[in-house]
Amino acid sequence: MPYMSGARATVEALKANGVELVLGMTGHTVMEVADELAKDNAIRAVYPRSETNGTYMAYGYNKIKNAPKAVCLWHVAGMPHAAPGVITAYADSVPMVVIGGNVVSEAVGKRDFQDTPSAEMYAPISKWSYRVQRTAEIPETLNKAFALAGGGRPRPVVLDVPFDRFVEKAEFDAPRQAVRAAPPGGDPQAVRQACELLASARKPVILAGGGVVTAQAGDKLRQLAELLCVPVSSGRSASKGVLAEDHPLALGTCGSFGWPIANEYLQEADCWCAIGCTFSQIAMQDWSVKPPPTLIHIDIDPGEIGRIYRPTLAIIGDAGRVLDQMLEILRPKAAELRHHPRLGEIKARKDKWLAELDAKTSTDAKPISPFRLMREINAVLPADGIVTGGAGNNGEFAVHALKSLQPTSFLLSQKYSAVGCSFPIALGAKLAAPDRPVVCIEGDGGLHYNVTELATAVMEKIAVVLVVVNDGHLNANRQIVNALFAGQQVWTRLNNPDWVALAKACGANGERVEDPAAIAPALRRGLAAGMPYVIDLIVDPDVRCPITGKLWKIRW
Ligand SMILES: Cc1ncc(C[n+]2csc(CCOP(=O)(O)OP(=O)(O)O)c2C)c(N)n1
Ligand SMILES: [Mg+2]
Repeated sequence: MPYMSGARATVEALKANGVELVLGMTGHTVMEVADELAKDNAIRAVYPRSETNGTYMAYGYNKIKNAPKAVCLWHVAGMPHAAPGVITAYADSVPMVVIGGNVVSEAVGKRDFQDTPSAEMYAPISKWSYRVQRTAEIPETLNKAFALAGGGRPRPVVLDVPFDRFVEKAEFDAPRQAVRAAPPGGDPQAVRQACELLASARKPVILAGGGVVTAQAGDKLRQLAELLCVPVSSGRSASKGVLAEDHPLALGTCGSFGWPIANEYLQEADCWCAIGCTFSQIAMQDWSVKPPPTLIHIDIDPGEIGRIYRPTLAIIGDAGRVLDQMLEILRPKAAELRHHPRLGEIKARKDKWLAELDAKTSTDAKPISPFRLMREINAVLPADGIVTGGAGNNGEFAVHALKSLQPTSFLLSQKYSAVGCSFPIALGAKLAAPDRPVVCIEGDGGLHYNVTELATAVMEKIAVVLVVVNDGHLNANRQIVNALFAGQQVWTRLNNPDWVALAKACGANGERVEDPAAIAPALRRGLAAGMPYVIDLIVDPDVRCPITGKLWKIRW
């Protein structure tokens, strides 16, 4: 990389770090980079209709790719608009690199035209937030950004670049990829102890979190569970399906909207082996769930140890590496460990629960019950299909009633849950995995935030099926308000447009569905459409959201 502009060096560094997609919004601070991107045409560039949606798209893309392969490039005035996507990625441990143009160096901090303290603003909600000081440091800074965003516990990194850094030319070193270390294993002594504790527990449960998905260790998790005959609960939704929910040892997801059987087992247990999990507030029912006498906590991030619950034994390490270590110790003892009587009891309780769930999802009621939607998606979508869910009732019905059979088959902003993220996350996921069918479940309130992205989806030919759960309300809030304030309604009613007509006006297609029997055929038509397809699903707003545990202790 000899003498070139900062913008050219930026594009070279993106290429050297394997970036596949740039989500960008033009503006005078990033035009140089956009121009360089267009010139060599090596990286796909997509223009979302807002930075908020574009940052969520990067979330969906990188979550599926399990690496920071999609990068955001926002003009300075768009940087504040990116905050919802960045904080969501931070909360959910999703890798992301955001590059923000800024005003020229001499105007930084002068509080004049569009001066934005991006580096400062993002410091508390990113793994690293840095204002580039010199043009010549651009490639190394980007290398560090990618190594940090994708390494260890993945999280977003924000680079704030005064635009003279892009324009200016400098002498650069040859492009170098970031140095990566192998993910760490756990302390062998502690791993041995963990195996002893888990194998000798009377009623153990494995609590598998998103860290197991990030480590791509679902299969190792299954082997450990089978070896010891220990049931597995996934945490709220980041790890939904990490052990196929139809596996005899799978208890489904736990938490305020989870399967009661998972909550019960966690409460009855004498030992939890928590792997790559953060004991999130909703998974632990506003932390009303008390940990058992023996708590083994395995996590790659030392900051997680003891943050919520004080463990009996802590192991710092990558979930996959530690699972390997445990399997190595336990496999030779397989003969004495197998055929545990626990399996019969788990099966009996799980069958009883699944029969209850089945009764709810098979309803023919009109207006349609959201439970029924989940059954139809299960019937139509293959195991590797991707479903995204929104904030509010629409997503929680999915957490509860959707059957997930593999990791990353269900994406929901599990820890931040801002309204309006589901559709752009689905678009990002589809861009990342064009061969996997993607169904987006979005609330009608959520769609009011992001419906503009139908134009992006049409322009970029992103064939996502968008199911609008049309209950006419911000229904999560309406149901809570009804319960708490004697029916008084503040800000919960929606005046929806004709979503199908709107889709068609944008160049997409779609249909309205009011009959439960029409859901599956509509989903099939949507998946075959080869273009964005909106299903306006008219549902009964009075079907209660499946709240299966405590939500906010202070209220209920
Ligand atoms: C940005 C943001 N504002 C407000 C909320 C509070 N909130 C949680 S769920 C919800 C309702 C969303 O309505 P809709 O998308 O129609 O979902 P529904 O509950 O009706 O399925 C609201 C406003 C939030 N989570 N995020
Ligand atoms: Mg709604």
